[in-house]
Order: sequence, then C-alpha cells, then structure tokens
Amino acid sequence: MTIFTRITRTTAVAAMGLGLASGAQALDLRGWNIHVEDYPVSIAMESFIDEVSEKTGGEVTGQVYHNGVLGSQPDAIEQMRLGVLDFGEFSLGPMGQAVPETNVVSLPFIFASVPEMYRLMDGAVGEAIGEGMRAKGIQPLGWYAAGARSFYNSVRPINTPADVDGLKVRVMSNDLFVKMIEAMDGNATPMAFAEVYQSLKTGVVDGAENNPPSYESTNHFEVAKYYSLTEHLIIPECLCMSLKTWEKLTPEQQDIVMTAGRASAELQRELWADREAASLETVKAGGTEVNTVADKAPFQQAMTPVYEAFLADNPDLSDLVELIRTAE
Ligand code: BDP
Repeated sequence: MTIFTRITRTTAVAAMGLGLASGAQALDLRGWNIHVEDYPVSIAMESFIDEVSEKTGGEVTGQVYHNGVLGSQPDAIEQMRLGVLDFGEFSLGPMGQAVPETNVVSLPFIFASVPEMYRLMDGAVGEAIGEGMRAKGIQPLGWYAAGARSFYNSVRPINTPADVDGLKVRVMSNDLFVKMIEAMDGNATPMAFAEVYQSLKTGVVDGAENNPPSYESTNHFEVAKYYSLTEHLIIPECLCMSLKTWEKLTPEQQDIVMTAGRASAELQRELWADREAASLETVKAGGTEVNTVADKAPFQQAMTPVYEAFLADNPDLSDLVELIRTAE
C-alpha cells in the first residue's frame, strides 16, 4: 500500500464517523512477512489485518510488509519480542532460540503426518507451545500451515541418508537442523532465507530443504533440480503478535484480533493445499526431477542421536515430545 492510499484510508475511516471510543488508543500496526505477495501466508495476513481494521471501526489498523523487507526471520522474532514489530508470521523453526518449547516441533519426523500436526496444534500441544511463547513475549493468534519440508539439491536425487553424505546443505537458523544434517554426514550451513538463491547458484551450498511452495516461489527450483520427497520436517507456523502490542489492546479489541487470527489461519490452510499442488506442477514443468522416497525408516533411524541429544539437553520437554510421539 502506498503512503497515499494509507492516508486516504485513514481519512476515509475518520470521515465515516468511526471515531475512537473515549480513552482508546489508535494503533497502526507493522507486520513482518518473509513471503512474496501472492503466497498463502501473505494473502491470509492481509485478510487478518483487514478484518481487524473493519471490526475495530478503524481503531486498530496495520500494514503487512512482505518479501522480508523488514529484515531476516531471526532478527524479526527478536524485534517482535521487543515490540518494535507488532505482528508477524513465523516458522516455529527459527523460534527455538527464543522459545525452547517450539523446538519440539522442529524435531525431524516428530509428527506422523500433516493432519496429525494440525490436530495436535489445535489442542494440547498448541496450548503448551503457546504458553511458552507468551512467557517470552509472543502472543500466538493462529497456527498456519507449512506442509512438509523435503530436500533439494543440484547434485543427485536423495533416496537414502547416505545420499546426503558430503552435501553442503543450507538450513534455517537453529542448531537442531545442523545436527539433523550432521547425523547423515552432510555439511550444514545456517543461512538467511533471502541468501539461499544466490548461494545455490554460485555453489556455496549444494542444496537446501523446504516445502513445495517455498521451493517454487523463491525460484530455488531453477538452480537445484533434484527434489526428493523425504518430508523430514513438519513445522507449523504462527501468526503472532508482540505481547507488548497485545497488552495495548482493550479486551474487546483482543477478542477481535484473536477471532481474526483464527479465521485467517483457516483461510491460509485452505489456500495452502491448493498452492502446494500448483507448486509441484510448476517445478515439474520447469524441469525439476521429483522423486518420492520409498522407505523413510532409514532417515528416521538416522535421527536417533538428534533426539538423544535434545532430550539430554531439555529433560523438561520430554513430556511434550512424548505427547506427540504417542498421539493416535
Ligand atoms: C519457509 C517458511 C519461512 C522460512 C523459510 C526458510 O515459511 O518462514 O523462513 O521456509 O527456509 O517454508 O527460511
């Protein structure tokens, strides 16, 4: 949105006579998003802020800054905790540094399937992780979809853990993902999302891992042609607000924000399913060689040291790990 349209919108709201209730503070929120504008996350975030603006009669408005223009994801998480950013949509992957509970869903193969992830995040597991987030200054508003992440690279298709041996693989910023790659004798490089395309192109890394929409929307498929459906990580994402901003809202505004957050998550999950299928078609048409992995058990077995180290370092999170692993 340009400055001009923003002024026009503010003026229009005032002109409509939707003045502020006495004592209420007008808020114009800044929202962080890493994705391109037509991405499911981006569309759902726009619908969230539109609904908030409409239902609060213009008392709470905002703007979503797409394409990561407000900075990298790890930085944005810190800025949101400080209240410099008001809201954002984050993968729980890079949140582990700030919120230990989120690391549980970054464990490889922790969820048996994407539907199981939705069900558990909408219940006790989401509650427990949400508590951990609030304790660190982040108020969750809705759990968004991100499907399953799989490996892609420019060297060879991956069918067994031995195929990862020796590959230089970009991972999101979290030590767990470094350990995941090292457990298969690959070389892990934590790196900001925005730098991956160039690094693939110049051979700084051989590959990376992500879900089909991110592999496609970033054009990584143009520079890493083998996409192997290992589906090793099912990491939920979160539309969330800085607790500092949340606490500025009246109870009525908080209700509106929470309801809009949940509605936007429903919309995002619907959009996600379509985009995932479309992205796979796009990358195949672009020359990507997609292979399914007949047997995932060797990959799961290779992750034993990752789990052992995690549970040894985080004994207090073992119940949460158990809750997910034993879910029916
Ligand atoms: C995408 C997530 C995004 C991450 C990105 C990454 O939606 O939040 O930043 O992966 O790999 O799937 O960095």
